[in-house]
Amino acid sequence: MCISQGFRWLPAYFEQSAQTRLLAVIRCVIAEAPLYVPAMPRTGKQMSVRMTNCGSLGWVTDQERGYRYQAVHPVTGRPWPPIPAALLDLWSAVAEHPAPPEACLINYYSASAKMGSHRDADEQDFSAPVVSVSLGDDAVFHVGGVRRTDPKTRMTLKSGDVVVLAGDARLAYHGIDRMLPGTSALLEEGGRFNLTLRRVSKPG
Ligand code: MD3
Ligand code: FE
Repeated sequence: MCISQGFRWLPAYFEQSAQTRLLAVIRCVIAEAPLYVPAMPRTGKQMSVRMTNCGSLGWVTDQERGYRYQAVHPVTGRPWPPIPAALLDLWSAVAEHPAPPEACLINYYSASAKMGSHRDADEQDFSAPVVSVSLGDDAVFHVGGVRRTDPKTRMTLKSGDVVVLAGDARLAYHGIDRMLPGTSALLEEGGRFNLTLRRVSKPG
C-alpha cells in the first residue's frame, strides 16, 4: 500500500516469537516506568490511551504544560528506562537515518481506546522518520496528508506490523479509529501496545 512517498508498511515484520520477546522487554520498561493517564493541554480531558516511554527523552502531555518531551516520568519523576536493544536494532534496520532514536513512546489501547487525527510535530528534526511497532489486538488506523482535510486511507494494523513514516508522510495526519478486540492472543489482558521510535533533537 502506497499512500505517499514516505509511508512504508512492513506487515508481520516481527514473527510470533519475536513479538513475545519484544512484549517481555516492554513489560520490563513498564515495571520501571508505569503507564499513566495523559491529559490534553488546556482542557485537561483525559486521553483514552495509557502512556509511558523509554529513551533519553519521552513524549508527555498534561493540562498545565501541554505536549512536550522531557527526560523524566511525569508521575515518578525518575529518568525513563533505556530503549531496549531490540528496538535500537529495528531502527538501524529500517530507519535509514544516521542518528539513533532518543524517544520510544509506548501507547496502550484497551478495547475502547482510540486516538484522534493528529500530526507528530513536537520534534525538532523532521528529517528523521518515526518507526512504529504494533503488538496485540488489531487496530483500524488512518493516514491522510499534511492538511487535516486531505483524503484519508484506512488500514488494519496487526501484531508484529512495523510502519516507517519518512519524507512527506512524516508530517501527515494520522490516528487510530478503533480497536478490534479479541483479534490477537499475544496480550493475556487483551488490547494493544504501539511503540513509536522518534528522533527529537537535531544531532550534534
Ligand atoms: C503516520 N500512534 O503515538 S502509530 C502516536 O497506533 C501515534 O498508537 C498511533 O500516532 C498508534 O503519535 C499510530 C503509526 C504512526 C506513527 C506516526 C506517524 C503513523 C504515522 C506519523 C506520521 C504519519
Ligand atoms: Fe502520532
